[in-house]
Amino acid sequence: MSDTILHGYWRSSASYRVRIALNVKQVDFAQVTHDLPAGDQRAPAYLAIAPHGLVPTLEHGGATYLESPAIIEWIDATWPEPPLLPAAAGDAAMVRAMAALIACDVHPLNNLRVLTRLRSQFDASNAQVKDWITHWIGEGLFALEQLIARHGGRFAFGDAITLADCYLVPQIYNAERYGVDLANFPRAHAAAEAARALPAVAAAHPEKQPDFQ
Ligand SMILES: N[C@@H](CCC(=O)N[C@@H](CS)C(=O)NCC(=O)O)C(=O)O
Repeated sequence: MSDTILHGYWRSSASYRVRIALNVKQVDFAQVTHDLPAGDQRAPAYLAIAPHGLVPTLEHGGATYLESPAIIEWIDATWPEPPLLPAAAGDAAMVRAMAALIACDVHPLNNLRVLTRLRSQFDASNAQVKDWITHWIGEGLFALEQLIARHGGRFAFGDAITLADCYLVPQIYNAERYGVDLANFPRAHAAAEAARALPAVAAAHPEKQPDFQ
């Protein structure tokens, strides 16, 4: 087995981010998959390496890395080419801001455990949960659209793929999954399409993963 092991799930957007980063860097990795709807992420064997009970986790050379933002920055530092952050500090801050807008302001609100809690504590219906999900995706994409208008090029930031695209592509996948009208976010959609056209990014697609059902 490869020295680099990604614990993930085909539909997990945080895992999808890491798969994109690994593929862009052409890192050979193996996958251990955990069925999230079945609750495998809370199995004692997995909690022993990932106490937060979430995917992704990356194992490499005897070390374990948690949290996709930390994992992706570690990947970028370990395999520098091609860089996922621009050289200028101000540009890198904007790329990180785009990523954080998705990772901190949208994704946690729509995570499986949050949606499960909406149903169990507040008796939310499927329609209400879908409304919740699409609301937060819409808020995030609205803000991102303005940032891409200012800083985007072929991709979310400029003309080279960056860390921002690692986050944008899975978020657009989720938007499509829940029927968000991407005509309202043409720049974000176009940037994601440009990234998805790259073979390395295409190979990270959920439906290309070994546990895709
Ligand atoms: N901040 C974490 C979030 C990880 C996360 O929320 N993972 C989701 C899948 S995308 C998960 O494992 N959900 C399982 C659950 O909610 O029980 C990261 O970026 O790695």
